[in-house]
Formats: sequence, structure tokens, C-alpha cells
Amino acid sequence: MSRLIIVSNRVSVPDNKGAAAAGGLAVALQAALAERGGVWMGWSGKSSGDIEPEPLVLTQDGNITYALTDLTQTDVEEYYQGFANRVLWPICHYRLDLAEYGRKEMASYFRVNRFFAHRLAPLIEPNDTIWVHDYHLIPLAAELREMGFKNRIGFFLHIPWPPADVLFTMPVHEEIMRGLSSYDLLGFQTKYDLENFAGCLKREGMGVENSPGHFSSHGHNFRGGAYSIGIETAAFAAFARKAAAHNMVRKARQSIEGRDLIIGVDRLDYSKGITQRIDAFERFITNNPAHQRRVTYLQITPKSRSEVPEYEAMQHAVAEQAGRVNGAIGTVDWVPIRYINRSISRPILAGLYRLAKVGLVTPLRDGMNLVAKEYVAAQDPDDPGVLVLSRFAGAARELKGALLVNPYDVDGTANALARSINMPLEERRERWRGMMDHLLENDVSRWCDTFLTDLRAE
Ligand code: GDG
Repeated sequence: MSRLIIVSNRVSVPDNKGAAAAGGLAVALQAALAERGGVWMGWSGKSSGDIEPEPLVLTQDGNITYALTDLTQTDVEEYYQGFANRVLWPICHYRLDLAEYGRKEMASYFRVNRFFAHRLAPLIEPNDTIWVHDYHLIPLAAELREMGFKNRIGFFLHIPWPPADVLFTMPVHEEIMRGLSSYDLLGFQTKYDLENFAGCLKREGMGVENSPGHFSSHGHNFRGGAYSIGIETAAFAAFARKAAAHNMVRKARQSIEGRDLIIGVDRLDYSKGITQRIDAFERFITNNPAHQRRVTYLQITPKSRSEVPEYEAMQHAVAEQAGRVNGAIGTVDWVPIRYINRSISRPILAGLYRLAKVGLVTPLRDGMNLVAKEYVAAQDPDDPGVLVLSRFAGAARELKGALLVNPYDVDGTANALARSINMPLEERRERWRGMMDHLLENDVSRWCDTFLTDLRAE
């Protein structure tokens, strides 16, 4: 079996906290690397200021080499915070209004990809399979091809891919499409994303789809497919079972005092629909006064990308909104929304999901949304909760037992909340069983193996 090289913007170097601390994706990629031997390369997350970064820092762990590089401060600001997070992220999430396109940022994006390619090159052996992850690194394969590398190179996009009319608002869309066309296999989260990609290619005659999933563009033949990412379902279910005994989870149970718990868990990001969700919760209570004082909505929202202005503004907006709603509908003995603005440990998170009668997952647009899958995996099979899920999350294509909502429709989401809180046990069990069976079968290891098998196939 050939070695595997994984390249992603950030790298999960294992620490002594082990798998319990790592997310399912990191665990699966580490397992794939351990099986085949190889390298995981990416940014250290650190800035070298205004001097050229030191050579790669290599850490050996068994047969896996972790290779990290710093970036200059200018590149952190222009490549990462700038082009990746203020152009590609909003455009791929259909937020043209938030895309801040600038030439400096665009130049830095391509420059950093070239820099990554040059740093990676000495580590590549002729038979290595290379797997590049996510929107930060789209041009990497084109850079490696230019340097003469003939290895099989695959790409997986964790976020949605937009339709042509949205993508083409970005002045460098053609370079981005050329970048994608340099891979051997492109993986998207859902077939809708793949269809959007095919549409972008065809719209201005940049390429053709010769047969379903087989493309020619920019002088290269390649394949594309939908590979819906999963979680470590069985391991996560086991965490959740054990977590009931955890002190913090016991305290949480006591503090809700027999009320029904609704849980939301999201990085603080405008794609996640948090403000619309708080509105829907408020509407649910005002439309259903019988539930007043009988439910608690726990929203866990660790800060993310705080250096980007839109995210900083959102931190204030959500905190203010939660405070306003608590002020408007709370009573002296009831705080309707508990809003936590920091990260909590993974095992405790699993325990909280299990305590919750409703998992409220309502992104405005999301590649997949692993929280939805984790919520399902964490449930007690005898008394499972209900997943209320946005139709605009990739996970909606798979989780047929969820109550699907349109997150822009506040009344619709409020009604789904009422329906889920009142759902009979029999129906809850039936909906949950189908989703859990699907998640057990389609876990993250299977996703990883399927993608790599397809990448290696000629
Ligand atoms: C991108 C795409 C795609 C959240 N809060 C805490 C915490 N989390 C963990 C969750 C989950 C992960 O973060 C979030 O994953 P999502 O999939 O929901 O969203 P993104 O971060 O936007 O991920 C997305 C994903 O990539 C994978 O391809 O599904 O569409 O946007 O695992 O549990 N974990 C801990 N404490 C928290 O407070 N420990």
C-alpha cells in the first residue's frame, strides 16, 4: 500500500489527551495515516512575524510524520483571515454581502499555496498518494503539477460549493476552477455541491462532464463525487453513555430541574443561523405559553475567527440577543436561554447531547454539520431525543428521521420545536433508529476508506 500524505490548513498533532479530546475527523485521518504510513503537513497556527518562517518542524509519531510550518504575519492576515475566511468562506456559504475581495489577499492566497507546495516537495515520494483538505488549499495540486509531480492527488471540500452565479462574483473564479481541475479526484459533501461544481465548469465552457462524475477541463481529466463525511459513531455513543456519570453532566441535569432541554452547539459563525434560531425559540415560547418555565435552551458557542470583523460583531450581537430574549420572556425563577461562549470538553458535550430532548441544528448553509450527527449518536436508544435540522445542512440529505426546517422561517422552526417537545416516545424511537443505523454504517472511517479507494482507482 502506498504512503499517504495529508495536507490541511491546520494539523491535529496528537497530544497526551488522546482520542477523547480529538474530533472524529482527526481520529479518522490519523488512523488512515497509521495504516499506510505517511505525512500530515500544514500550518502550525503560529506567525513568524515579518521574517521568513523557519524550516518545517517535523515530529515523528510511529510511522506518521507531522510537518508544520509557521506563516508570516502578512500571510496570516491576507491568506488565512483575508482570502480564505473573508472571500471563499462567505462565497461558498452564499453570503456575497460579506465577501471582501482584495487583490493583496488574493495574491497571498496563491503565494501561500506555492509556499506550501515548495515546503512539501522534499517529503513526497513517487508512489505517495496525496490528499488535500478544504478551501484554504485549492491551488495546491496545480502548484505541485507545475513542479512536475505525477502523484495521485485528491481534494475534499468540507464546505458547500455554490452555483455558478454565486461563484462568478469572485473575480478569480477561473483560477480557482483551474486549481480544482488539477486534482485526480474531487470530493464534495453532497451531490448538490457536485452538481453546482459541474454547473460552474460548464457555464463558461471551462470544461465538460464526459459522463456522470468524469470531467475534462484545463487539459486534465479528473473525477468528482459526493462523499458525505461521518463521525466516529460507535465511539461517540460510548462517550455519551459514560458521560452520564460525569460530575459536570450530573450538575447540568440537576440545574435544569426536570425541564426539557433544547441544545444548540455551533462555532460562532454567521453560517450557523444562531440569531434566527434564538428568534425561533422566543417565538416557540410566545406561541406556546404552556411551555413557559418548562424548557431550557442551552446554546454552546465557542468563539471562532475573532480576528475577522464579522465574527467579532457577531459575538456582541448574539450575546445581546440572548440577553434581550431572557429579559423579555424569563421569569424570576426561570432563565430560558443559557448561552455559553467557550468550548467545553468533548466527553461532556456528548453527555449534554444525551440529556437534551431536542437537538436544534439550524444552519443557513452548512457543508455537512457534524453536530447533527453527534446529537443522534449520543441519544439513549430507549428514550431518544428529536433532531430539528435545517434543510440547508448537508446532513439533511442523510438524516431522514429529523424534523427538517427552513431556518429563515422563524414560525416554521418554532412549530417544529413544539412538535419535537411533544413527540410521543414511539415516534421518537422510530425516527432515531433509522438515523442511528445509517450513521453506524456510514461512519468517518468508511468515508475515509471510500475516498482513498476511489482516489487510488485509475
Ligand atoms: C466544517 C464545515 C462540516 C463545537 N463546539 C464545541 C465542539 N464543537 C465541535 C462539534 C463538531 C465540530 O466542532 C463542528 O463541526 P461542524 O460540522 O458542525 O461544523 P464546522 O466547524 O463548521 O466544520 C461543516 C465539517 O467541516 C466537517 O467536514 O461538517 O459543514 O463547516 O465536531 O462537536 N467540540 C468541543 N467543545 C465545544 O464547545 N469539544
